[in-house]
Amino acid sequence: MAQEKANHLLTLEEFIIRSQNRFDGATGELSQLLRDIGLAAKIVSREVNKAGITNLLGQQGSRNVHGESVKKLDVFADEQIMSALARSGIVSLMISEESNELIRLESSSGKYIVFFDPLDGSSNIDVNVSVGTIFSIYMRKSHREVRAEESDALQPGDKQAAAGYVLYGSSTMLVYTTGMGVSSFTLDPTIGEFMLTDDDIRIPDFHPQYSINEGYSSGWPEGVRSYIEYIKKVDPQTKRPYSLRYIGSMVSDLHRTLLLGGIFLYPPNVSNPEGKLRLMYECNPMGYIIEQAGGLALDGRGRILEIVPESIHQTAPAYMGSRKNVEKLMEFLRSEK
Ligand code: AHM
Ligand code: MG
Repeated sequence: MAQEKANHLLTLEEFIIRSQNRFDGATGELSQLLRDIGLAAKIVSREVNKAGITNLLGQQGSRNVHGESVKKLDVFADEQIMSALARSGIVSLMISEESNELIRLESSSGKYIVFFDPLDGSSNIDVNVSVGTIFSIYMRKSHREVRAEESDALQPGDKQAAAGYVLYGSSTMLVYTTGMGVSSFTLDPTIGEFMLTDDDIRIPDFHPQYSINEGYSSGWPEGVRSYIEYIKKVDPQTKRPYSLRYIGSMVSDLHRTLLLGGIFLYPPNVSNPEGKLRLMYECNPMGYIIEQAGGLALDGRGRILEIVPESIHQTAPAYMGSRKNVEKLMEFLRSEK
């Protein structure tokens, strides 16, 4: 679909249908699922945008002036995504950051399993900073006639059928991949449609920018510490020092990294010896997108997408971004004593 954006406007729905039509034998189920997630994203976007007003109208747990009970936005987003997935009728298991246990749907014969973080970075909401929704879709391993189990869900990221995120920023964007490049859409609030913005995002090979929570440096692995020291030293030939950008909202930090290049790091630290970010609904989907755009997504040992998961909420260290930036980091990690 070469440079559709140059010629005419395409909605998310049209784009998904066109992409599906390129495959003989496609059943349309994955397309339907992506469209259902897109619809839930629009509803969450509407609520995120009026978060300040909602606060004026009542506190969490209370009733607002309309007599409606006021919910925390992450609970609201969780409910919206869950009902979109349940409505689709093709999902057997859902795993949300908000629930300890996996959630089995009535359509337990559905062929898809979906992991999601309904509102990542939600502590940023109160200060009007961008947050996001992340999703990761797998085809179940077992036959559709048997009950889907946790073992169906525990697949390495390489097996994702699709993954994406929605960024609720100065505009709302939906970015996704089904393994054939990365496409992005911007919500036009006047018509309520996600419009195609880019049908083949490529991450630059290098950019002198990094993104990490420096406050935790005392607990970092030695290799990370010496890499960060290196990128701060002045050397115009290698574009050092790099500039630092850290929002503290993974979707925003990685969206910027995807478009401009650079490196995003969430290493192990004293309080999180295996990193803080969740493998199944933060690292894998974001890593899949970064790789599909031509970048690297590593955990310090190898590709994040090759990690064989042991539990649905496990964490992993994350080093993602432009190929040359991440390769440079790896030189430091390999020489770590
Ligand atoms: P959350 O799922 O509880 O919102 O936590 C995940 C968020 C990411 O969006 C972000 O990259 C990270 O936590 C920031 O963590 P920290 O405050 O430790 O830098
Ligand atoms: Mg999260």
